[in-house]
Amino acid sequence: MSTASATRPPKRKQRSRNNGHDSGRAELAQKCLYYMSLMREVEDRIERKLYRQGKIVGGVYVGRGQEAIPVGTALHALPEDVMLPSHRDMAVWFIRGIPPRRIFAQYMGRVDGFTRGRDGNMHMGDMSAGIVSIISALAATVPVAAGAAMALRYQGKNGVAFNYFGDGATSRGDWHEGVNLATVQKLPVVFVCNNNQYAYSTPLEAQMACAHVADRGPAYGMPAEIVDGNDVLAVYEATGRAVEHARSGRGPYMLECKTFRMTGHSAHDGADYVPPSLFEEWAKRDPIARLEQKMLAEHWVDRDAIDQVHAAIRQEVDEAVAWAEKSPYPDPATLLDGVYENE
Ligand SMILES: Cc1ncc(C[n+]2csc(CCOP(=O)(O)OP(=O)(O)O)c2C)c(N)n1
Ligand SMILES: [Mg+2]
Repeated sequence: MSTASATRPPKRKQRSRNNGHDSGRAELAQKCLYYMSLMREVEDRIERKLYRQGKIVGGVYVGRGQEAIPVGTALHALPEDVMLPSHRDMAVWFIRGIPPRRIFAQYMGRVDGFTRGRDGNMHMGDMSAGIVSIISALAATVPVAAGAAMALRYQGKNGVAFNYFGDGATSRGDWHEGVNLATVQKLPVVFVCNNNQYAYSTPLEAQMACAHVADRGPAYGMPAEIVDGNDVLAVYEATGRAVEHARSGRGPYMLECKTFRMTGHSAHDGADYVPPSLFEEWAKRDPIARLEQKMLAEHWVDRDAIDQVHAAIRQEVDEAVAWAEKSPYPDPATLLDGVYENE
């Protein structure tokens, strides 16, 4: 099966009545709406349909409610940049041009997945798209991000490594070693913390004593900014500052994006340890609904245009699932392919 054809937001007519700057913002908002909504739809299919149908045997971890973070950050990435997404940053893949059908094939263990059917969840990477594979051990990507940034520098490229992790990961030893290396070497890394207030069932105050993850930045001589992680345009603006800093040779920069995990830790976790009032409170700050309200208030789009975006995404996802379901399981005879002795 062919795996070409990148995922791209559809072009829409601008309804802005304002100047060029505003039409630029309208266009950015439309891109953000597309990628955030695509991420939510793809993850909903995975978590609420395919997993429950028994078509996914691996673990399922989604970023519902956190979509503004991968979208607002990754839209700044250039082709030479290296991305190290966490398990809640699906939109990074789409922004790098990976079509949803390959993600579905991966989750369903088919040959067209990134691991060619060797794995049934998000342990995936694609170096042709500049995406380093997710490493299950928390914070293990942080020293890898420092290494990737060092490699970019040795190669004379002006690339930046975008390294994503959760709040819990920042209490692991690897995180501190990796950040220290990045700062002392002034490496071009943008560290993106998606602080969703929980690490599995552990609330933030039970896993670290400082008030903010950003408080950890100055201890390493690294600027760190707190961002409203449910406001995609705020994330985008802050990332602009972070990328400018890192790309201009001044070293790493951290964004602490405050958000909330609107699910259990994974599809098998009902999150009954999370007070229901927290879900209710954070539901009011849903990043997609918030962006839509902003777009309507600014007259960048009307409700009809928003409905069309969602309808087109549902169709795109229907087709992607159908494609992935037709992709075969790997031939058992290829079981040892990719094992060192074989290559
Ligand atoms: C070193 C290590 N310890 C424990 C785990 C099991 N584990 C996987 S995700 C997770 C919670 C992660 O919390 P956080 O870093 O806040 O990310 P989130 O899942 O909230 O996005 C845990 C404990 C692991 N993968 N690696
Ligand atoms: Mg967390």
